[in-house]
Amino acid sequence: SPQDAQKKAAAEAALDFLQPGSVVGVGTGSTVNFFIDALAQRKHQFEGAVSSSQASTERLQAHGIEVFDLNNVAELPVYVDGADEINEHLQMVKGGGGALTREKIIAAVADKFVCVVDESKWVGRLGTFPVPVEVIPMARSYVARQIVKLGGDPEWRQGVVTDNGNWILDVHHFDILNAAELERQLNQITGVVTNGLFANRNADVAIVATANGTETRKR
Ligand code: DER
Repeated sequence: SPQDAQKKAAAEAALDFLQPGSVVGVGTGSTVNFFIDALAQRKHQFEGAVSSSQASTERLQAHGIEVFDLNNVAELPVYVDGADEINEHLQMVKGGGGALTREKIIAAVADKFVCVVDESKWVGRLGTFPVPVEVIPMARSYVARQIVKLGGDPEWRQGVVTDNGNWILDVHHFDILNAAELERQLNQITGVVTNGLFANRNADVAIVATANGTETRKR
């Protein structure tokens, strides 16, 4: 599909950010899957990877790419990941694929976060896509009540257990005026593990695929 072609183009453009001899941080989702497949052809340009999900780990290993434990990686120059939404400040909503916690951890460690998206993800305002919130299972109802007080409409992503054994609430209809502030408020709710607002640590570069090719946008 045209969207897949855009995802593939954005993913392949991210190869330019690889640093020979370094470990590359790898996110999760269909756009990143194109990046993983492209990495397989450039094994000489990096040492190995750290991964944000079991799904990405398995795809990397299927290509014979070594996957390291993040605790054993001192330096992470680049992290490549997709997003569900990204704005002009390169703030994102992520977590559609359920991997938000490990994605956010690797993003925290990485020097440069390169976000690869098709143009449908580029938005003027965050929050049309429901904001995923990973919660400790026993706290689900309490967290949902607190989210309602913040103006959100939480929906339990039933049947989904994250790689960390937690549950996810997808929060609809947040009126996001200040994404960085709302991210901090969500983090304060006891029982919240991670929320899908990547606003305080945003991307450093966005590679946006359009019908006319890919654009590299910085904040
Ligand atoms: O779950 C995530 O954060 C993924 O990066 C997701 O937001 C992007 O998935 P896609 O590349 O399949 O659209």
